[in-house]
Amino acid sequence: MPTITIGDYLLTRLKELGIQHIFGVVGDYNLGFLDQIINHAGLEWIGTCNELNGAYASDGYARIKGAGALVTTFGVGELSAMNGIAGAYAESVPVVNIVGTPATTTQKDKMLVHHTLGDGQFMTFAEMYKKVTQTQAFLNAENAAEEIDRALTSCWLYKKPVYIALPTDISYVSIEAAKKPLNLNYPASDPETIKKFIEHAAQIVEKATRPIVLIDLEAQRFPMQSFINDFLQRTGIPFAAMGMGKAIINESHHQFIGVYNGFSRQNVQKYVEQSDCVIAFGLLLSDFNTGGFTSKPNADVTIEIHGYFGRIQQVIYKKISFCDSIPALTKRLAKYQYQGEIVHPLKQKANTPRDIPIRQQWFWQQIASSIEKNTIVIAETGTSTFGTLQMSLPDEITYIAQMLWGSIGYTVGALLGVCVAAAQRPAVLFLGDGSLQVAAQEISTIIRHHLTPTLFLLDNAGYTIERIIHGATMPYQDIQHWNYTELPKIFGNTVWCMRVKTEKELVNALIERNKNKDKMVFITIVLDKMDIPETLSKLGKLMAQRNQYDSKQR
Ligand SMILES: Cc1ncc(C[n+]2csc(CCOP(=O)(O)OP(=O)(O)O)c2C)c(N)n1
Ligand SMILES: [Mg+2]
Repeated sequence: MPTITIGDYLLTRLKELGIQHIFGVVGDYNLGFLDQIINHAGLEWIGTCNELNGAYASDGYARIKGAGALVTTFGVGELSAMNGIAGAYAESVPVVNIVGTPATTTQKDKMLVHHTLGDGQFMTFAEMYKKVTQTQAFLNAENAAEEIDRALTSCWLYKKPVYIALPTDISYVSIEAAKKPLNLNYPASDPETIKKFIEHAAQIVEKATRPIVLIDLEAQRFPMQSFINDFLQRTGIPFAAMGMGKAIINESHHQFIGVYNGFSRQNVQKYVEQSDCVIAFGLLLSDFNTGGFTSKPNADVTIEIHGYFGRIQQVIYKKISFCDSIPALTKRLAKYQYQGEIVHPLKQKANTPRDIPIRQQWFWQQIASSIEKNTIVIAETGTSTFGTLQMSLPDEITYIAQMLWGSIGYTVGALLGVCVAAAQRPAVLFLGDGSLQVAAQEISTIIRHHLTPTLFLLDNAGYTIERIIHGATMPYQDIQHWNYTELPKIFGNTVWCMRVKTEKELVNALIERNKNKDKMVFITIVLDKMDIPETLSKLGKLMAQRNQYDSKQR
């Protein structure tokens, strides 16, 4: 009977999820396991400056590779990571969160050891993680193989983070090696339910005169793209993308009409809201994703297809998998063909640059034309998210914005993760000065691994998006102005930095950037502190109303 250590068993299974890199921070409760990572063929350790950034990096990595992994130490490490893991939970990102815990004997004897609250309790932090992970596994010599398989399968199928506690004295215990690979097949659909669902859906589509397809977040998390492409091709129905579904299907597609939220171009908004049949893939009607609840697809005519369920006119069809439901609907509509007109979004063009200060409206239009095919575009919470939503993007883009969880600083860690996951793809990050100040250290790890993304830093003297919502000139919106152009250089030499104030300077910087493609590029854009992209002006007012700071609004 072939045997394997528990640590190596876990690592072998992680590789089955497509994981080749593991992020995290060292601690004495995980050192033994880290040795196993270093010695395990086909896996690389990527140490991060702190656990929060490590969690963000494993989230970014998972969005590209399909799964990610993080290793932290008990208590201090795992709690630092919690914001990042909660974000992965909210946004359905499969991250395996492995925590090195004190030895089983230490726990059994309730010893007063470091990184505890000094109360002899060892489950406190795992209890906290129950709310932000799909499942938790506590490994011991007897249950390790079964529990590892259960947790990793759950992570993969539900597209949510899972928690694995690995005591120090367990990593090197030998167990029987796995006889077969993990079963990662998506669950089979209930045949009766899927039949009813498809019939119900097809009847609505066939009667409709103005059908529209909406693409959203889950269409990326569950690999729906090729099924959706077949559906679009077969039916000819036009489609719009929600913010979190941006660029999942190429924006050059001849059936694409634009990004839909309440602030989108009038024709997109009208088309969706007057539609008599909305076929929505992976819909998530959250506040930012709907432009402050201004997107209002008509629920009475909406057919929702999610990972494992469908919904039509508020009837929920459980136990139907996307990989069955989308092809079945495509097949059922074999004779259907959309005949109506399709209004394409306007193509944005680069303008002739002038010798005047850069404004956001000009910036987003200009910069869109510099983005190459196949780029990973990341936008930080703040004005950057709303600016990027206005951009038309070329084909084969992965667009990442944490629009539901919205934790500032996320994108610096996520950038590390995506660059490690796909070093051969161009990566571009747009982030604000306030957000950079949360997570700037991780630029160091990007430089350390010779990764070559481009960062556009929006230097607008503080928290502009918050100024738009409330207290525009209040001191809490200001931040210390750093020397951003010099900052990355303290982490290493292989970075090219530039600061631009005018349109002409930016265009020149973009030309210069092309000569420095072997380095990380860091371009600081100086902007006015009250300048915002068009999409944001209406949203700020809506947010202020919803928060009801002002008693008169109640
Ligand atoms: C961890 C965390 N803390 C606080 C906030 C609240 N918040 C949302 S946006 C924002 C300001 C972002 O400022 P900046 O990155 O400079 O972007 P700008 O809007 O100026 O472009 C803050 C503080 C948050 N979303 N996440
Ligand atoms: Mg700012």
